[in-house]
Amino acid sequence: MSDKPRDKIYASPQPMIVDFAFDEKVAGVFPDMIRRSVPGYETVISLLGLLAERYAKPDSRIYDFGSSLGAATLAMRQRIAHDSCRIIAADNSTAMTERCRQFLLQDDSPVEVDVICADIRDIKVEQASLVVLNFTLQFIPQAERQALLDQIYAGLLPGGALVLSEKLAFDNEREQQFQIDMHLAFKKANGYSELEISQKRTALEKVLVPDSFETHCERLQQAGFKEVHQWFQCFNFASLLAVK
Ligand code: GEK
Repeated sequence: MSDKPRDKIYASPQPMIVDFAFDEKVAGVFPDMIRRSVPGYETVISLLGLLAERYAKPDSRIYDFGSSLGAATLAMRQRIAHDSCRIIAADNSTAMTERCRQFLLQDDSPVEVDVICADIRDIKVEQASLVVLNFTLQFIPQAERQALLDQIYAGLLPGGALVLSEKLAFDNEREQQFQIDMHLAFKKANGYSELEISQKRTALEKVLVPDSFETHCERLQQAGFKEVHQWFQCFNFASLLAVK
């Protein structure tokens, strides 16, 4: 059993389902919510530490875009060997960034972290050896995704990497149905009721818009990335590594 506050946001019937937002209520239960909703989330977080160990270069910056409570930042910070690195953890939810700062105070790794409350589309990426978009691009309007990737590419050092973790959509109807069914089974096995699942699905409908693996690869290539590898997948959630 986890000691984290349990997500019951959609447990009772809601007269009107409003679009999902990363507000106080969500930030308060976020570790439980994401662990029970995103298959493989905890594995991805801990393996991000290993990717950071490999890609973080001395005197460079590491960006954690859509950092929420800082889980990816913490995993990376604990494994980066160079004190001269700086992590920029950015999220446009004040509820998230305020809590993130508190969590980071409990960690004494020497790598400095700037927690910024801002829209990641407005942040200039500079001197970056690693940029992480861990389940964040899916919340950016589709028409603006290419521009964000272009500007990340421009700010990466040669040999620098982008980790892009996303919920995927599948063009093949049978595969799409299989992955959706398994994701549903995952949420049920983690204690979410049919009502919670369906109310949350409605709330997320216009907010989280997944793309296919092929679309992600095309965008990354268009941005200029020479090498793109898929390093993780668990049902309809995957993570790609793109190297400049
Ligand atoms: C983790 N990476 O724990 N600018 C800044 N932040 C944004 C924007 C934006 N335009 N849009 C959404 N966000 C985290 C998990 S959660 C994924 C990422 C999820 C932020 C939003 O406020 C939220 O904190 C985060 O992106 C997405 O590894 O909840 O499925």
